[in-house]
Amino acid sequence: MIRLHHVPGSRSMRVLWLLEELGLTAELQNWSLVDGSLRSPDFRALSPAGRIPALEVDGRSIFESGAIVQYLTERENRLAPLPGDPERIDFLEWINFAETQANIIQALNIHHIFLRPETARSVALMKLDTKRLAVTARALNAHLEGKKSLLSSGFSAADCMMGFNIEALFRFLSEGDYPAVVAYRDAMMARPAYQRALARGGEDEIYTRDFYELPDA
Ligand SMILES: N[C@@H](CCC(=O)N[C@@H](CS)C(=O)NCC(=O)O)C(=O)O
Repeated sequence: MIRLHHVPGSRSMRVLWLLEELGLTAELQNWSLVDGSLRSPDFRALSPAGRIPALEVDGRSIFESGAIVQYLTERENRLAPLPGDPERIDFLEWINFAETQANIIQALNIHHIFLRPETARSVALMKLDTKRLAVTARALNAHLEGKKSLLSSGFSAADCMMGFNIEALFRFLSEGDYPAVVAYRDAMMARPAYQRALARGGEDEIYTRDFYELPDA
């Protein structure tokens, strides 16, 4: 039995998408980011920092999406270059890059969506994080020019690590500035496994707007 602890629209999409790509069947247990349940002892026994995702598999619980993605590819011996393969370093770089970018998205989510009252927000920090996100998007765009996937050898689990980022990036950045990322996002989202994951995982619970403008200072 494999059980994924999940919030629709969150980083658990990375794992849900990879499970679909690997043809692994998992039970889903849904949680909420806002009702305090992620701080409960039951959930903290699965993920000590109280973060989504956690995956119950092979008699234990694994936390951290990057660790889960890496573990599943090694367990199945698919969708990742093995140690010793010249692309192994690229694979490790991109799965960790995805998390660097996701952390900035998360900071912007907190400012734009979760932090209330609005007067508690720092517009200076929102501007800074938008610029920091743009740096990562420019790097990603440059890397993806002329490519269909992060690794030159083709689709891999590193692409699944982008599974939360590609839906969230353009809530804060203009699509027109990053054409290679937009083409990549559209191609990834058109994959049958991505669509199955989306259908199973449920509607995004984080965003209520297509785009979040920076407030005036
Ligand atoms: N590095 C962790 C980050 C996990 C994370 O922050 N997940 C978010 C959802 S996308 C979460 O659980 N947020 C709840 C909180 O910050 O309290 C991972 O990749 O699994």
